Amino acid sequence: MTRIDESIESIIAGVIRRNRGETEFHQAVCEVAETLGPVLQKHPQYAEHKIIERICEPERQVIFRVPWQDDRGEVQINRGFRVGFNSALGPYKGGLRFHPSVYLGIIKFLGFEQVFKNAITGLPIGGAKGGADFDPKGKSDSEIMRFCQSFMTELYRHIGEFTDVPAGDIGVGAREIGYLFGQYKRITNRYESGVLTGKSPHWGGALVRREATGYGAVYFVEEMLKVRGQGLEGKRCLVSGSGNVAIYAIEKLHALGARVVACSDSDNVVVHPQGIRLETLKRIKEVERRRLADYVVEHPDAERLPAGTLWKIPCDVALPCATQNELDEDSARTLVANGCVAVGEGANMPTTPGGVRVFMEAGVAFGPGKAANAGGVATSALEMQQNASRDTWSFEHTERRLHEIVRNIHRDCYETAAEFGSPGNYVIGANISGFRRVAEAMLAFGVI
Ligand code: NDP
Ligand code: 2IT
Repeated sequence: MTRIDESIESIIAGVIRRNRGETEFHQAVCEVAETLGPVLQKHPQYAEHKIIERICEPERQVIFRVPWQDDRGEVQINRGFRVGFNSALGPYKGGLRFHPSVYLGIIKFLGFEQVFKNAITGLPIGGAKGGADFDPKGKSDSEIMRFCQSFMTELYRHIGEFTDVPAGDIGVGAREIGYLFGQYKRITNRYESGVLTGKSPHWGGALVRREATGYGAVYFVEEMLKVRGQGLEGKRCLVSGSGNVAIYAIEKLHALGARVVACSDSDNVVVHPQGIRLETLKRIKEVERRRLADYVVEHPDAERLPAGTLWKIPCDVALPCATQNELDEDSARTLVANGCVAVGEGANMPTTPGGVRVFMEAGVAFGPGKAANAGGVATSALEMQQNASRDTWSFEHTERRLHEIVRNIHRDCYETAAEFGSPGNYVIGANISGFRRVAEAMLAFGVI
């Protein structure tokens, strides 16, 4: 073990000690820190100024009570979070997640990932994440509204167009952003469009933001395949999840001539060998807010399988677009054995470290979330740009910008991996490229 390896090991041990029980955060830090040896070797000033240690400590963490009343008048209490992780490159930026599994460790892992992801977009945004342990499932529209209003009644004092700009994530889409924005506007007496992104295009939201994460993940996979002289035409694909990211990944895959044969939610897998019907999926999930199981009622030629079976279905390309650690080592082995050639992470950290190892060893083109799903936050930054200039761009123009940004991210990760002796390794490319950009800004600012 070299002296640099030892010092990275000791940084990781320190993070584990200082953040007890936050296993997802430990995992995210290990995954990045373990790839930074070569960059410390090349730039000893980063170690001298303790850049990694500083990056691993969030700049600020807010935890707050979110009291609200359900439709029966009963008082409910949830816990709200906002972690401003790093603002070296711009205002804090990152989504809000409403899911019962949310606790500080999840928000910190997501905020940490966001720092590097946002850096590699090349746009001026720092990293953050927030959310609540609130379960939107089965809640009425008025309950969602009251929850969002209560959540914003505390959050408003911590955010702002130049401070911290939240957006959506699991359980938070345009409806929730609407309620959150309405309450922010009311409390602050300001029409501050740029304080939230993912807004409806009717009142300041960017066209393409809804589609951007899924489209971007597919563009990233397309770039990885191009390097190998292949394309998406005719490829059989699996997409996990059936939410915002999954739906628009499926839409773009179909537009590029691939066929998505299965998708999922936390209860079921739906297999449709002719290809998932997007009109049905969108209506069930986006309009009627029903469960995926209802899809097979409308398409008797589709089959419903139990949760956890998705990655056993043979495919050429896999896009995990649901949640963290949903694709483990065994699933990765099965995918490889079935001939899968490319994996693009639409979700954040969906592949376990063992799963990533299997893909790397098998030579699968593997696009880590930081790079592959960065199209979403990049388009949020384009929304901020439009808000700041009080302008609106067309769908075509915005999508062209998104496509160009994703191509640049791919090239940057590819070239950085090669520069550091690991050609084709997008994990190393994304981590080092994101880290270097943040590190340079932090060095310039002194010890802050
Ligand atoms: P949505 O809430 O729209 O959809 C989430 C989907 O994932 C649902 O199908 C949901 O199923 C499934 N899912 C969520 N949690 C679990 C779980 N614990 N086990 C199994 N399935 C689960 O969220 P998004 O599509 O916005 O987000 C999906 C992923 O993409 C997340 O990892 C998010 O962090 C990441 N991401 C999102 C971006 C965005 O712009 N929205 C940008 C970049 C990354 P069910 O309904 O049964 O819970
Ligand atoms: O994980 C992510 O990048 C997001 N949920 C989107 C963040 C954003 O600010 O658009």
